[in-house]
Amino acid sequence: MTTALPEDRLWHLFEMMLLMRRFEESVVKMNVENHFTGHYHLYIGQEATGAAAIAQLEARDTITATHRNHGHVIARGAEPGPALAEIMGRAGGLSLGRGGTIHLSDPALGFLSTSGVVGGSISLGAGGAFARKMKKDGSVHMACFGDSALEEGVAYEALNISSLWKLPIVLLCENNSADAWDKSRGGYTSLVHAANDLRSIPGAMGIPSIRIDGTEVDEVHAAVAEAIAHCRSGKGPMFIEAMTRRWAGSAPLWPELSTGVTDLKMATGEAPMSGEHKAWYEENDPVLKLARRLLKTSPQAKDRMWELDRKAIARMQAAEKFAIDSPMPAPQTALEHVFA
Ligand SMILES: Cc1ncc(C[n+]2csc(CCOP(=O)(O)OP(=O)(O)O)c2C)c(N)n1
Ligand SMILES: [Mg+2]
Repeated sequence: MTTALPEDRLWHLFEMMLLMRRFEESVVKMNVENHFTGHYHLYIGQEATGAAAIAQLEARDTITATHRNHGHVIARGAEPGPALAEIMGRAGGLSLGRGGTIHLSDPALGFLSTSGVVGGSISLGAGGAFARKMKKDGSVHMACFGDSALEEGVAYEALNISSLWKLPIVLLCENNSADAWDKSRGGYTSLVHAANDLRSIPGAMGIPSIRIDGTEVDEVHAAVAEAIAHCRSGKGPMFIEAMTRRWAGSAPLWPELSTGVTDLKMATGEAPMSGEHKAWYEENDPVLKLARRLLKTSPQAKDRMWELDRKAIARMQAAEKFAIDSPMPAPQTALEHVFA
């Protein structure tokens, strides 16, 4: 049985999860309003994992992520304006508009890179963890990746070397394949693997692992705290499999805000949880789940929650304005910042 986190910690995580959610609602809005085109991936439904995991990293630690990276970058503390501008390909973006959604990162915050190549976060992460080990300061690297990363050959090499060299790497596998099989509604599973338990893969290489409910902040917090302590003490990698259900909006190949703009009144009971996504609102939306829990803590909780939401929405309004006002990179700068 996992110990419940203290209330102030829960509020802190809730504030971050809400910002992550409002951020992605803005991404969809910017896309629908044609401020940018192209494909992108939403982290909606997985916020509890990213928020509770990344909150435990220190400034000296580093992180890599995947194509589904918006939540991680925000959780690490990136400014929403430049992050949104980057997704929109604008010059004011974190990477001056050169990376876009797939390569969203913030190296100044130790967010080394994100890889659009499935499995890339594990191999880049092994490199990041090797650098941490060379520093000899107890710092760690966290590699966030999806379940299907374990189909990729590079994952096996990176897990092997991480184990052999006892690299301080927290391997955070976000398994969102549950409920992803409903092909009649355009769904698809991201994982096709001969192993019926993903934990057996790191297990075969001597890497300890734990499976948790990725929508429960206490479980994520406890597992990540254990993994970070394991890494900092020089014992090598640890693997966490955080289970979430695939959010309906990510089932079609092109993301849709199918569950609507998040209405916190669904947590207070002032708005009904009904329709096609009733079960998701009730059981799988980590933001509503934590909101319901916090509302029970005191009579003042509702006011506090609404204040946090106003703050998150205002921050995103400013971020939208920043991104829209930011120009596209000038064509004559195309060859600047080019490595080779
Ligand atoms: C090496 C490689 N093969 C295929 C793809 C195409 N692709 C993009 S996302 C994706 C599925 C990723 O699933 P998972 O890693 O579980 O992440 P999720 O999208 O489910 O969060 C695939 C196959 C790719 N980007 N890279
Ligand atoms: Mg997946």
